Amino acid sequence: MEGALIARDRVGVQDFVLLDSHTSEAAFLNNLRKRYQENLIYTYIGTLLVSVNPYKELDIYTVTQMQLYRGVNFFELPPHLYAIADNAYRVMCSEYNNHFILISGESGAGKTEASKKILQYYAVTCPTTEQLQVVRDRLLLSNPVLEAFGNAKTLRNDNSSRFGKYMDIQFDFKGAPVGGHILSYLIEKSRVVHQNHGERNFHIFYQLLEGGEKDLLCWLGLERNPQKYAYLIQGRCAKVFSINDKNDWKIVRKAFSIIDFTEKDLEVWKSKVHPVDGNLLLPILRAVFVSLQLLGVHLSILQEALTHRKIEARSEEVLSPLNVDLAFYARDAVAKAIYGRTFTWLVNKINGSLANKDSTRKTVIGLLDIYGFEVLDTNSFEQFCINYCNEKLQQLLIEMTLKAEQEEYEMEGIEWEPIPYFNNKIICDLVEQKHKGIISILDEECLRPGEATDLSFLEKLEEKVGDHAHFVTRKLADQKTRKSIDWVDFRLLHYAGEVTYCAVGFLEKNNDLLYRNLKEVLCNSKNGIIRDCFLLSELDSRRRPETVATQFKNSLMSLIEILMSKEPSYIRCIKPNENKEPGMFDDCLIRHQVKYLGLMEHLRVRRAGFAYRRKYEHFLQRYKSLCPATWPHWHGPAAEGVERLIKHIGYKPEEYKLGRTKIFIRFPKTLFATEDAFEIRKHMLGMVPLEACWRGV
Ligand code: AOV
Ligand code: MG
Repeated sequence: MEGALIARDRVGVQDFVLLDSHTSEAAFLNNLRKRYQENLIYTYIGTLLVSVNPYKELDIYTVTQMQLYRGVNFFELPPHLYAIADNAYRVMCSEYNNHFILISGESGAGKTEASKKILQYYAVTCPTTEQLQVVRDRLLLSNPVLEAFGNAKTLRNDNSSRFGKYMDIQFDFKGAPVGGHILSYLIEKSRVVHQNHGERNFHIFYQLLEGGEKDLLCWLGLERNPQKYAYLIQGRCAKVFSINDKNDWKIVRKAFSIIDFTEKDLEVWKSKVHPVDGNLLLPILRAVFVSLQLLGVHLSILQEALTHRKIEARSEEVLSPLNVDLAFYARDAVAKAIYGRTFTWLVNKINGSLANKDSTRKTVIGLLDIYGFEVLDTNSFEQFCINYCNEKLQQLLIEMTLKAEQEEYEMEGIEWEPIPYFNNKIICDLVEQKHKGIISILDEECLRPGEATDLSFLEKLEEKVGDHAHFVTRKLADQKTRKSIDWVDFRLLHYAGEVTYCAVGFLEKNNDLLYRNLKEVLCNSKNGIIRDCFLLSELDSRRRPETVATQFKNSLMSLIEILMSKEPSYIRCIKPNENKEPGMFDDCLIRHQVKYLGLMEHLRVRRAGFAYRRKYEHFLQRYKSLCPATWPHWHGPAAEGVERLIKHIGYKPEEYKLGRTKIFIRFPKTLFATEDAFEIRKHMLGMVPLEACWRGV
């Protein structure tokens, strides 16, 4: 017994609801730190998993570990991603319903790693047939492909997801993975033409240059040295210590063949890299030639499109020459458009290869891995969208956890005391409300071409949302906050902290327009993929396309709907330090995340009234040896057995409540006492040596 207590002290408790004394932030952090120092990166709050990025390889993701968690009750083993994955899977199989696992946390906290490990878990532990091996491989290999094209080195994370990803894994009635579907969200295509200092373009470019076969590079007219390409070296870090581009290229190539890509499809590389020496205003330079071949368009047409703009004046089309800046703008716009659309094409292609054509009913487990909350030195439209997305997910989590808790008490007939918490709906509304929200205001400004500017957008914001508690601009800064704020900036007080956005470029990025004559060129390309991406029908359409922010808002709304219809599981990832360093537990940084992730509230809600609850059957199964009436067998209803059991061990009426299907235990100490008694009893019975699997190690 002593051993168990000492172990508990050294490694903390594996479920925060079992923290002895009180639910203070200090106790919470203390427990997290203790465990982190012992390489125990996972801790539960009830059924929610908190994960702290170890920044080093741990020996906890082996096949043996996977097998250990397979089919085992949630709380019987130390906390792990696999327990979350297995629980969702088992419930799906037994109740035949759909699930999702939401993985959230800021940039670099470990979301993508978690989602990959869960996918691997299913790939290894689910039943499969030889026929289904292909599906399994495709599911797994979709990751390196999408990461190559959609991830990049940022200051926060060497492998930062620059797009949002929701992946459904489909299972048949036997629980075998039989297909999948991926939804992607807003890829950060501005990165194609611009990278901040210390950041890179998307991985694929460096992989291609470093690992690409000689013939392929020759065919593409590329040189191996990234320094030759302005688009690749703005961040001045083409080579990254933690990344092996050459090796990653090999993986991507292999993945391509398994995901059903043909050599013809590999034309996807074409046309993406713009060489430095290509001065677009001078014709017949190598760069233009190469682009021409790859894009499959005629020289004079492309040249004209990149240097002129077609303007319609009195039913006549007039060509007006572009100045240097505008020509560069046009070039960048083409590069971004091609990248953004080929990325979507790529996702569709992968979906084609993951599609299960059989029409029998399937259940799904959805994995959501989206870009995390981001605060940079300069935050632009992209950060605005990313952080808005994180607000939405936080909102979903708040609604679903509190709702679920309330429903559980209600269903079990237990009285419920609401707990105060910060509801970030107010910030979601500030961003997305029809007519009144920031996106609507931005869209309105985008409808006034020639008149509206980023500054007029700022003024409109001041006028319409200036008095909102979560909004600040320079004009309002003195009243609301002392921190200085630049005249082109506005600041939002997000659930995760303050972020100052620079309004410059908001209108242009939201409009995301491609000059019509450039679009014409692409729609008429001889390259099949480019043609697939730029449909001719687009040219005829007079309808104004939806703005980027509105499209994003709508896609998030439908994502939330998809998620709301499924059973949730949550993993909240925490970033332990800003230096990507193993073993370093930065108290201040972690306290901030614990706060904004709402973990304390979650814990309080979980403990409000009852720290612990368990199905009668499970409770009885574990502790039946403590009561002569239930040991070794109890043949009556489980609820009755539990009643006999707790009477025998002396639970006081205020310590517990009996619900319809579960026992609810109010204080952790009651449970500890029961657990300790169980340890002694086990020892006496010579069942197994003392072990602390249930709450320690
Ligand atoms: P993110 O997905 O949350 O950030 P990642 O999952 O890419 O973060 O994790 C960042 C880095 O942390 C990884 O590249 C690994 O080096 C390390 N890491 C994370 N989890 C683990 C783990 N369980 N074990 C070992 N190392 C780990 V972003 O995509 O930037 O929001 O947009
Ligand atoms: Mg990620």
